[in-house]
Amino acid sequence: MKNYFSLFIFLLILSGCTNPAGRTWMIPVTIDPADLDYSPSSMESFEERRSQLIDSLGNSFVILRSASQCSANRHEFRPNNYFYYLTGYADRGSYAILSQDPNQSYCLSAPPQNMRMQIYDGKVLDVQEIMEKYRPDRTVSYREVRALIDSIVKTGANIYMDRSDRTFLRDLQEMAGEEGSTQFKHIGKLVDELRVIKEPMEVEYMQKACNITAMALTNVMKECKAAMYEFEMEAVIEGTFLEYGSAMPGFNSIVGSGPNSTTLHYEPNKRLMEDGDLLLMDVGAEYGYYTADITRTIPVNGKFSSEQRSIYQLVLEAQKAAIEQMIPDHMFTDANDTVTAVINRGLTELGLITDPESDWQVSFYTLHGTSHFLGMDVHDVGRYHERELEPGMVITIEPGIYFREKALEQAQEMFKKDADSTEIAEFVEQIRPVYEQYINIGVRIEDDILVTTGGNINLSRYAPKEIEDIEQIMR
Ligand SMILES: [Mn+2]
Repeated sequence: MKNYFSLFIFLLILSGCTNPAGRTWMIPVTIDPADLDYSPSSMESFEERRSQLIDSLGNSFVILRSASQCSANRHEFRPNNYFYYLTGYADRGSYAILSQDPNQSYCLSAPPQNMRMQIYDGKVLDVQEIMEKYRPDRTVSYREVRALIDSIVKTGANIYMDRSDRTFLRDLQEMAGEEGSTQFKHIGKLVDELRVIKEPMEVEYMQKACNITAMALTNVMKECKAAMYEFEMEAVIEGTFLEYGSAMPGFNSIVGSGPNSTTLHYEPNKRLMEDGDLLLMDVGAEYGYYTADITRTIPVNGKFSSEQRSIYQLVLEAQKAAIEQMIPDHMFTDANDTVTAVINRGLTELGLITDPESDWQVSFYTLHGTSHFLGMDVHDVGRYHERELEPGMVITIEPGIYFREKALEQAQEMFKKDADSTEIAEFVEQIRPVYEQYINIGVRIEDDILVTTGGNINLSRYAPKEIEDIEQIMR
């Protein structure tokens, strides 16, 4: 009996999920306590990554530290991505050393055990606990690890480390001394290509990050109205993140209304929203150190104007066409080409492009590329260009069209390399009367796409993006 009941609930959830055009917006955002803390079952993945890395090491060493910057009370601690990717361990003040030395191919250091720190900051794992939980070949104390690193650096062997951690790099260079022959290479050379292809565990975290973000955006659709501030919407978004176990956003939330919707990386989020504005939100919850990156654009008063609607439909059409291209053997750049073609055609029909053959006229409106890898970093590591898509890649598709107030007067300066001044002047004069109807409309729609063997899965599918759905939720 109980089984049938859970099947019934499951089907109920499924129907809510697969038919988002219906009344219910059921977004699966349950908290799994195992995600929020150490889980022994995930240790195998980290072990597998280390063994792949160690195979390619030769005589070199890898030295990483868990903290990449001193946050001075301004932010919560978050481990260095390379350190975490290879260890699964997230305490402040720890070091990992990897090598082909059979006796200590994986050495982890315990964080400082000083009593005052433990009283202030809480207990950290000791050497014994680290051995049991994270299974290194050897664990050394914080005191010992400096001497160990020093001795490795002094051997003159090549060291792979995170070169973006400038403080640590300087530190190691000092240990090596002026005469030292040690080369400090970037760990990304060995690890980035592993990070590009996501394992099931990583996809699971990214799916949850996307679901939490979809919930946050849906909550804004319910709360948003004129005469509220952008930061109130930001509070709804980040409050929802926290509510579902996302400790922090994966990047600064962009919440821009009216003219701010046309500023790509607008972050102050402090304008009073007006009736008739669009609100563009480019946000992402981080979950298990993986981030979502979703953009939705909504009308502040709950109803798209006809100008807003025509631009929105065009961006949506371009976005859907690009997502269809995100399948194995297609090129990474196919998304951008598709978006450009669709937007070019649409804007020409609206009288906003005078020469469909010109490349610069489309970029006058689109301003940025369509895609990047997504993962532990919002602009995740990996090579993009001349690259075929493979199962396990997660890629954002984020076309946009922006009508900036100053764009017409800036056109000459912006495109002087692409066209001569008469051509630009003619374009500006011809489109001006139409352009003026669209000023302060900025629309971007962004989803996170997992490439699979048979095609792709839209990880951010629960965030509403059809006009009817958005208007219905905002009613
Ligand atoms: Mn993005």
